[in-house]
Amino acid sequence: MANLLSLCLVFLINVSLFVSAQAPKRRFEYKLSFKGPHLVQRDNSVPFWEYFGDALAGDEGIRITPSLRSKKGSVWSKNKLEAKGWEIEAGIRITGRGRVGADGLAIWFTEGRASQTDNPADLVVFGAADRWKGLGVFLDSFDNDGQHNNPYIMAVVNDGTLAYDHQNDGSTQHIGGCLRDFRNKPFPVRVKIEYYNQVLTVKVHNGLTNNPNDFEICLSASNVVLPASGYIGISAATGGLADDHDVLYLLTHSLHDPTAESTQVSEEERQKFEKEFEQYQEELDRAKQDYRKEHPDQKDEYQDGDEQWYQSQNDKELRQIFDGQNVIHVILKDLNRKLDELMGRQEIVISRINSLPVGQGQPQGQPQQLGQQPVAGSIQRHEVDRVLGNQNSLLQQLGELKLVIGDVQHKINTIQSKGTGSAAGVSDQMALHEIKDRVNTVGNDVKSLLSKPQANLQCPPSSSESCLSATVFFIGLVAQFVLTIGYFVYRSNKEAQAKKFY
Ligand SMILES: [Ca+2]
Ligand SMILES: [Ca+2]
Repeated sequence: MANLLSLCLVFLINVSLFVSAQAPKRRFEYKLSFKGPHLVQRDNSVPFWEYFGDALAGDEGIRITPSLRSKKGSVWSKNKLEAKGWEIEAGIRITGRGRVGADGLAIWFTEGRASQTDNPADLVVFGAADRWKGLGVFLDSFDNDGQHNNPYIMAVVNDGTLAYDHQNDGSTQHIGGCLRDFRNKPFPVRVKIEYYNQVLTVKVHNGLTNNPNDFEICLSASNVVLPASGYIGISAATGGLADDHDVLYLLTHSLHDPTAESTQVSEEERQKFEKEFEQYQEELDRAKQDYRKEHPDQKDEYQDGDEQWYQSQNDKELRQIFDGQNVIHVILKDLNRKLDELMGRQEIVISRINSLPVGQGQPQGQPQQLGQQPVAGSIQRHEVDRVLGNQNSLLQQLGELKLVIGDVQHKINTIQSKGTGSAAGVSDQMALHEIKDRVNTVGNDVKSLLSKPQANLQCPPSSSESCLSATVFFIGLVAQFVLTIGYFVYRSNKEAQAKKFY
C-alpha cells in the first residue's frame, strides 16, 4: 500500500514537472516585434527595425522584395534578443503570377546582422550574408536541384563556418524541413519558430484559413545550440523568376522557465524597462506631434492618442457609436438651454402683466400691446385740459364779438331811422344798406359758429395754424367795425354841419 502511494506521488510530481516544462512563461518583446497597420512613421522608418536593399516598409507591412528580377532585401531588429528560450511568429505573404516563383525568404536569429555597407553580391542566402552564426529558417520557393521538392520549408543552423549549398537547396545541411506550398494563399502564411530547452520547433499555418490556431508542425529538432543572444531578421531574394515577398507582422516572445526564480524580474530590471518604455513613449509622442504638424488636415484622425493607431474594426465601430452619442448629447444640451431661455422670457412677460394697474385689465392674449399703449400713443390728461381751455376761451371771445356786433347793429338802425326823415343823399343811403348787409352777414356767420360748437371741438390741438388764421380773421373783423363806426361818426358830424348850412 505504501509502495502504491509513493508511486502515485512520484507520478504526480513527474506530471507537474512535465506540465511546467511544457508551459514556459511568455513575455512579449515589443522591441523585437512589428505589426501593421500604421507600421511606418513619418520618416518611413519602422520603430526598432531597420531595412536594407530593396526592402520597403508600407503601412500594412514590409515588402522585402518586389516581384522584379534579381532583387534582394532584408529587415533587421536594432536590438538583440537575449533569452535562452524564445518564440518568433511571422505572418508572410509570398505571391507571384507564375506557377513557379523565386527565390525565397529566410527568417534569421543570428549574432550578426546586415549593414548598409554590405555588398549585394555577398548576400547570397535569400538576400542575406552567408556563413552566419545562428539559425536560418528558409522558405525556398525555387527547386534548384530539380528534386521536385519545392516550395520547401527548412531550418539550417550555422556556426559561421558553413557555406550554404544553394545549388542543392541545402538538402544536406538542414536539420529538418517540410514540403509546403506557401505561395499565393488567401490568408497570410504563418511561421512559428520556437526555441526552448535546446529544442527547435517550426510550425506552419498554411494560409488557407484565417484561424490563428491552425498550425501544423513542420519540423522539430533537439539538442540545437544557438547563440545566447541574436538579432532577428527577415530577408528575401528574387532571381530569374520573381515573387512579392511581404511580411505583415513579426511577433517575438521570450520564454522563461516558470519554476525558476531567475525569471522574477528584479527591481533594477523593472526600473530599466520602465525607463525604456517611457523613452519609447516620448519618442512616439514626438513623432505623432510632428506628424500632426505636417498633416493638419488629418488632425482629427490621430488626436485621441495611441488607441487610434492600433484600433481594430470593432474599436472603430464602437468609437463611431460613441461619437454619435456625444453629438446627440451636445444637441440635447443645446435644446435644454434654449428651453430654459424661453421659460425665463415667459416668466418676465407674466411678471410684467401682473405689475400692470388693476383698472387696465386686459385679455391675456394681447398683454404686450396693451402694456405698451399708455407709453406710446395715449393722450395725457393735461393735453385734454389744454384743448378744453382753448375751446372755452374761443367761445368767450365769440360771445364778446356777438355783443359788439349787436351794439353796432343797434347804432346803425338808430342812424338809419334818423336819416330817413331828413334830406340825406341817395348815395349815403346805399352805402348804409351795403354796410348793414355786410354786418348782417357777419352776424349770421358768428351765430352759425356759436350754434355749432362741435365743429370747434374737432379742431386738433396740434394744427395751431388753422386756429390762428381764424383769430386773424376776427381781428380783421373788429378793425373793420372800428373803421365803420369811425365812418358813421364822421358822417353824422358832416350831416349836422350841413343842417347848420341849410
Ligand atoms: Ca532553392
Ligand atoms: Ca529542391
